Amino acid sequence: MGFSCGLVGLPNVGKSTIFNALTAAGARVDNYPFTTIEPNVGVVPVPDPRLDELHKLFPEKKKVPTTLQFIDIAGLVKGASEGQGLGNQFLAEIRNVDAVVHVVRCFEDPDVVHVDGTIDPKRDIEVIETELLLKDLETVEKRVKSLASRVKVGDKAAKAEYEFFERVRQALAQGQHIREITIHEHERPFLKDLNPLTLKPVLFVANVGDEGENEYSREVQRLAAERGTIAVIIRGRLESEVYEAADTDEERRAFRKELGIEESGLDALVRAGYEILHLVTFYTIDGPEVRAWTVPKGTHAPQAGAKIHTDFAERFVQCEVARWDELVREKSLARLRELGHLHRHGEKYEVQDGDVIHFIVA
Ligand SMILES: Nc1nc2c(ncn2[C@@H]2O[C@H](COP(=O)(O)OP(=O)(O)O)[C@@H](O)[C@H]2O)c(=O)[nH]1
Ligand SMILES: [Mg+2]
Repeated sequence: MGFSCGLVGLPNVGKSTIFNALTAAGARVDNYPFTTIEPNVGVVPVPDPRLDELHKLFPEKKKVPTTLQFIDIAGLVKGASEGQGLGNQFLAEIRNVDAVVHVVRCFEDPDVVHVDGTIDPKRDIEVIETELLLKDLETVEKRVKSLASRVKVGDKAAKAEYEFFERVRQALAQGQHIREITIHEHERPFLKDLNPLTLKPVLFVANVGDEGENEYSREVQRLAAERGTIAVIIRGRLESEVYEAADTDEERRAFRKELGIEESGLDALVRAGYEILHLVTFYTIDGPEVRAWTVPKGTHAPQAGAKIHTDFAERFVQCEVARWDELVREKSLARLRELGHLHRHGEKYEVQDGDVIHFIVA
């Protein structure tokens, strides 16, 4: 499994439209808030030219791309953290995703109701951020309370955790997101089971009308930059129409070219996602498949192997690594071995983007 992205935003900003464009999975699109009662989940293959090149060397094998999971989470509204508009249910869904894709309405259309009447990216973004923050504050306050009573009865083990969460509580109360707080290595485990919403990496999507980029989308880009992240501009409705009007990727590409869309929304989002989430792709060519895998940067070889088989981590002995572009150039592992370009590494090896890895297990 690749990583999962939850689409969040106010009602009627175009989340389901974008979900459609991304997954062509046929989520219901309607001019009606709360159409998306059940979360829609779509798994999409990650477009990857490097995998295509590698596959050309082994045409008899099956090409298996890595995947991205999108979850179309229904509209959050003001007061969601207090249960408004099915709020709690949606906030719980956000807890389970790896990253938040915050969709912002950047198109004018009098026929599509905006919950607050006007188009205003800054206000809209702040409404959503406030709800996520208030939910975290509530969760953290509960934790502080229970830790405080443990400290009171002399539980020494609880003290460091109490101090940490009290610091987090104060920061949240001042409007700071957890991802902006300095967290020391020994404090990381405290957050593990809490899974706070404002710790998750965020990417913005400016959903623009058929004409493309506009003053609103530029504002979203500015606001994203202020937050240390990026905004991807997607013509959601137009792109979902492209999906419906064409049957093959070939046709879609031609169609997009005609419309002047240089990069599909999915390609743009995947690129941004990998960057913001610090993800890397490695490849395996063993057995009947040429396959791409996604892991966070800094993952050690045994843990990368565990993606393939859960017991690879324990059985790991060594791995043999080639670079994808060298393999494409020299055409075989045997040739790379002759050249001395096939490297053996142990369990401390950090997987690099573009590695072709053969795992040697006991
Ligand atoms: N005019 C216009 N309408 C759009 C655009 N994107 C989405 N819509 C419409 O906005 C309405 C709400 O979209 P939807 O994707 O259901 O929003 P959600 O509530 O955020 O999931 C639908 O009627 C869409 O067709 C756009 O770029 N331009
Ligand atoms: Mg929807």
